[in-house]
Formats: sequence, structure tokens, C-alpha cells
Amino acid sequence: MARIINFIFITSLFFLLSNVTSSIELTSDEDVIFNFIDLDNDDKISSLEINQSMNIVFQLADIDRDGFITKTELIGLKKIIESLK
Ligand SMILES: [Ca+2]
Ligand SMILES: [Ca+2]
Repeated sequence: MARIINFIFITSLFFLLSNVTSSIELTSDEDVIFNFIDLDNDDKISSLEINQSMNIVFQLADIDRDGFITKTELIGLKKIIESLK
């Protein structure tokens, strides 16, 4: 179940980052996310890599380190992501 939630969260990050297009190729933003999640750079994403990158994202977002992400912190995460573009 946690893995499914992670996947949904990662997927929703894709939607936060870019407008949905009908392109059959990844946008440059999606490519950046893919490379971010693909921690060992083998051009494949494993469920372990999703979990690990999810932890990184969680720690980035949980600014006050209380183990929870608030809406305010999520907005902060969006700003971080946008600054990385
Ligand atoms: Ca990989
Ligand atoms: Ca927090």
C-alpha cells in the first residue's frame, strides 16, 4: 500500500511539474524527473528507486522535520522544484 501511495505521489509530482501533453516523448521536465528518480542511471526505474527518491523528496518537503508534509511545505517543495528547472 505504501508503495502505491509513493507511486501516486511521484506521478502527481509529474503533473505538478508539467502540463499534460499528448506527446509520445517525455518533456524535458519529465526527463529531469525520470533522471532524478533513476538513482543508478541505468535508464530504468525500480520500485526501490521510487521508494528512495520518495524519501529524498519527503525529506526535502518536510522543512520542519516533524515527519509530516503540510500544504504549506508542499508549496515550498514546488518552489524548490521550479527553481531547479
Ligand atoms: Ca535505475
Ligand atoms: Ca513538516
